[in-house]
Amino acid sequence: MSPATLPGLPASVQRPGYDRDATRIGIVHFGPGAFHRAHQAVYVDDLLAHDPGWAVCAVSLRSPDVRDALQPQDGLYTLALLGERPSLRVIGSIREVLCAPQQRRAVMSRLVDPDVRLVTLTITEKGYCLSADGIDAAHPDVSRDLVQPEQPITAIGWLVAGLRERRERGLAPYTVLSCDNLADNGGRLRRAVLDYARRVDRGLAGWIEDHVGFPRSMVDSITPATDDALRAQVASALGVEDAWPVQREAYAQWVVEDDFRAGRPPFERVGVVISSEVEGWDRAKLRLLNAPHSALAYLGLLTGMGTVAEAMREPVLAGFIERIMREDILPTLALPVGFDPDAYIGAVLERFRNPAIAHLLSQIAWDGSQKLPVRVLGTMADALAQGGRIDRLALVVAGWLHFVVRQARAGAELSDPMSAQLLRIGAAATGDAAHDVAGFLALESVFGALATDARFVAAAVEAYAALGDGGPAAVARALAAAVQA
Ligand code: CS2
Repeated sequence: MSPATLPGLPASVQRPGYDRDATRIGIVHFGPGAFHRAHQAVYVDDLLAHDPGWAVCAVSLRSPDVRDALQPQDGLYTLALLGERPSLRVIGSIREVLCAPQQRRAVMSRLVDPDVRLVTLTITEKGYCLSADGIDAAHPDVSRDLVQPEQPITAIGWLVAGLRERRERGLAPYTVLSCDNLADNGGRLRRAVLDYARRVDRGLAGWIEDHVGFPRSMVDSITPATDDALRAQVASALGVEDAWPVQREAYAQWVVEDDFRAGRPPFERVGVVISSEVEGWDRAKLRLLNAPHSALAYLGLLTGMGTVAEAMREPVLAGFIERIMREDILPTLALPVGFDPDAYIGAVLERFRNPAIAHLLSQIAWDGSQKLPVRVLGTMADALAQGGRIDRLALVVAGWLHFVVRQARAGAELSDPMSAQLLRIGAAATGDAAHDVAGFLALESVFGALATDARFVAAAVEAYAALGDGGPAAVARALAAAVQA
């Protein structure tokens, strides 16, 4: 894949519909993983046909892999849209790819480039190093950045270093847009940036507070990780090798709050919804899509399923998630205007059933310690406050705990920033529900105040016991009972 091979691609393959050489970099993006390349970069690819000033400089914070794959292709890569009629499209919006630890100066030059007016992030929940209401200053990477703020390694360290340099040079700041699955992503990032900046330079923190916009956003598109099957399919369809194609479902949604003080790309022209109710959208999506996704992941893996579509073919799993969506989660939500809950839930179930997508449950199971609080535990806290039921949601939490215990017993890996602690607690499990659950509830950053709520503790212990030994038969039995209850 390269600019030179573009003209020879089959006619059915969509290509950049603008002159790439006439584009200018206007966005720096941290975290160019598959999600960014399948979602935001695609919207920007559409945008460049309207305004050439918003091409992307993609920056990896750790690994050089994306740069090494895409740089020889001049940033071009293939997006496979999976659906009834699958299609391929070459995306051209990424004009530069950098690896921050190896190219510090180049990253900083972009951050202070006056043409760059927007910095976006998809660094996953754990990349923010958040505490309950600011930054986790005890995180080893953050404490390192606080000692050497001009040589940052964290995303927040880079954001603040760039803003500091802009302020010193008398330049206007950039807008900072989080595109991760966090409740109130813009608000949380803003608090974390201010918290960090205050520790570095109080004057700078005040300047950020007064001048920098941190719009909230809700991002949505199911994006299974790239696998060899995709690489082979793309190579045979295009007749050229692509070092790193990405894939996603045809559906995508992006809702963004209008807080772009440095100028907003004309996003509304390419299907991005500009809304003052992002928090409502965001919460609805995290709770009605991501929570059932995590439920399928843990309970599905325990019952021997491999992919989301496979799990959805099990009536007990599909019935369980529909039940929790309609009866346990929906009542906790303040829905944004125009949000039709029936249509939304129906569409999510349909998307999960999509047979064209092999979305591995093991991929969704990653980072449970970061995902469960935003996806499930907040709903449970709200349900408790409203006097609602939490017994079925407790099965999702218990599913995660059994999954961790299973990995620990098998000596298997756990992809989670808290894996060492989790596996230690999992290995100490005895099978006694009260004992095992108590071990996990001691994880303050995950369970917070819920750990001391007697109703939550009782529901978690009961659910953990209901899942028995965590084996397929016991889990299926517990789910069947929950669907009937
Ligand atoms: C998934 C999400 O991996 C996961 O945890 O729940 O990546 C999900 O596919 C996206 O948020 C959908 O927009």
